[in-house]
Amino acid sequence: MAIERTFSIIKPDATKRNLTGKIISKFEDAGLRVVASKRIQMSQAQAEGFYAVHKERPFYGDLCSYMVSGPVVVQVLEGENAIAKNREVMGATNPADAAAGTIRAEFAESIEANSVHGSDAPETAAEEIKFFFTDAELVG
Ligand code: IDP
Ligand code: MG
Repeated sequence: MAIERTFSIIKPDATKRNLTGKIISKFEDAGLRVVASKRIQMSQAQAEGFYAVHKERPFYGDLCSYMVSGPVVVQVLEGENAIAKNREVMGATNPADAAAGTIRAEFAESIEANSVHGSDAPETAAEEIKFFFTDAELVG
C-alpha cells in the first residue's frame, strides 16, 4: 500500500470545545502522521473557494458562515492509504450515521458542525493541500 497524503480540517465546533488534541490523537492512533499543521481564522473568500464544489447545495451559505465562525486547524496527514484511513477515522458525514469510536460519532454536534473535514480522493487531496499550504510548509 502506498504512502499517501491527505488534507484535514479540525472545524470550528471542535476548536471551540478544545477538542484539537483529542482529535489529533485519533489520527495518530490510526497510524496517520501530522506532517503540516496551522491554526487559522478562515476568511469568507477562503471558505467559499474551498467549498465551491458544493455551491449549488442548499446548505452552502450556512456551511461557509459556519466555517468562518471560529478558528480551524488545517493539516496534512500522511500514512499508508491515508485518504481512506482518514475518512474511516472521521466517520459518516451525519454523526447519527457514524460508526462507534469515530471522531464524528464521539464529537460532532450536527450534520453541519461535524468536527472534521477530510479529502475524498487523491485529486481533491492534492488540490486541498495546495489551497492552504506551500511545499515548504510540508515538513514530514
Ligand atoms: P464530508 O465532509 O463527509 O465529505 P460533504 O458531503 O463533502 O461531506 O459535505 C461537506 C460538508 O458540508 C460536511 O462535512 C458538513 O459540514 C456540510 N454538510 C453536508 N451535508 C449537509 C447537510 O445536509 N446539511 C448541512 N450541512 C451539510
Ligand atoms: Mg466532502
